Amino acid sequence: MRRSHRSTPILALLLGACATTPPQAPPTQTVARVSVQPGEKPSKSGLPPVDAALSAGARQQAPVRTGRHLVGWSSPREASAWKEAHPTARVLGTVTFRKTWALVEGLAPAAALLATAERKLSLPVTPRRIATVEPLDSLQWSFKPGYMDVEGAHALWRAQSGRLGRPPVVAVIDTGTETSHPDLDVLSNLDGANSLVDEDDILTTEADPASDHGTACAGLVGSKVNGLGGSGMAPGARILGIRVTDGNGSISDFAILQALKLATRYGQAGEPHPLLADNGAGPVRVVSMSLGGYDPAIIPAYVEAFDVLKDKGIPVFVASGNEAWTDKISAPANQPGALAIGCTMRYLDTEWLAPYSSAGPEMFLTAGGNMVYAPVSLSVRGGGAQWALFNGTSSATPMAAGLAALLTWVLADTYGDLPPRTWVDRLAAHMATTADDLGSPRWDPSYGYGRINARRALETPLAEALPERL
Ligand SMILES: [Ca+2]
Ligand SMILES: [Ca+2]
Repeated sequence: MRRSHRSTPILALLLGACATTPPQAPPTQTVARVSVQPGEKPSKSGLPPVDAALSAGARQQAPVRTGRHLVGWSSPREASAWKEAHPTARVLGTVTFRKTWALVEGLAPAAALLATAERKLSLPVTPRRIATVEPLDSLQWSFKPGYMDVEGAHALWRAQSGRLGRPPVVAVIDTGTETSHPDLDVLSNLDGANSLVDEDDILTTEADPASDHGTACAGLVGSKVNGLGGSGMAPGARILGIRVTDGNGSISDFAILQALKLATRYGQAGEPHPLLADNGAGPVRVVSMSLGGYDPAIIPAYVEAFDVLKDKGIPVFVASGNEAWTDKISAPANQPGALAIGCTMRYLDTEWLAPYSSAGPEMFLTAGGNMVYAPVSLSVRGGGAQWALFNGTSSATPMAAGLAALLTWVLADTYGDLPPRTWVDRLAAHMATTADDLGSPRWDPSYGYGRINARRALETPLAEALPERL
């Protein structure tokens, strides 16, 4: 994994991509190594306004630098007053989730101390081990019965294929997605990093340079059953790639928020965006984000963004992180409203939490993402290479998102009329209820509610509520 050499790496792609070495032996007491301190879990309600949170020093653990900052305004009047009070600040762009979040630069140093620090981070890593053998599903350990049983789920899916509607659309917020890979159905790539647009501006739909990381994530969601390579969790799911890396391969919170805004716009039911409608696609139904970094604070902009997506019936899956933390997970996976996904591995025919997979009180589920095959970008590689080994919570996250897409697809007939927020709650409850419990009994901070079980999820009536944690 290539890492940033910056002193404060806040956001990074959670790759661990494509290890060329065998997996490490798991710790002998994977669960016991986790300790959760009382009071560490952020409150899910009563969120303070961003300024109050910042003033209260909620971000003191992240070194503050001058540069670009994210600030929130509740009204045009507040925005005007803020601009008047900060005459040196220049607004680079805004994104609105109920309140307006502005990316600004040129804050006076004193004001900068109260603002969020700029977050830029590391570059994508390229997979190295190439596989041209097909079909690759036989090599996907976690697709087997006894693990996620994706094979069983696909058998059920195939049996119902005659009655299913159009494939679901999944937004993959990442490094961009290869549009010409034969195993993928990519509607487009959007630019989440550079399109600093106001809410009402026209969205950019220009294709952006794709990369292996985004392509691999997209592939684990929706690679087709086509006799080539392998299959994703929801074969044939349509991919809306939203690139959040800028020209330097860096990611900022603002870019991610912008990407979430785009996913919201493209998730509008009833009046689908022309890009989707013209391609016979429905609205975005699921969001997958294999990225994150350290930030223990509640970030209201993310909370709002996830909540607005929930209003559209769109669950957001976010990687827990590859830092091997035992008492905290990455941001924004740790934010209220995110569904945090960790990664399991197989070692000596036993399934364990991957040693790098961060654990903490916000964990939701895990997926068998260690050492699995995923498509890679032909344009990056110059052609020929189609699939490679992929690793990390980066690969686990699109597997969980892909299962959500498969459930959305298969269950649409029965549950399509549920109110959007109810759908998200019940889908999450269903994935948790049908998961295989691993580690200590019931929910635990390493595995969350367990490791997803695709077959059980498909053959079980939709759950009503999340299982009790304890
Ligand atoms: Ca395939
Ligand atoms: Ca457990």
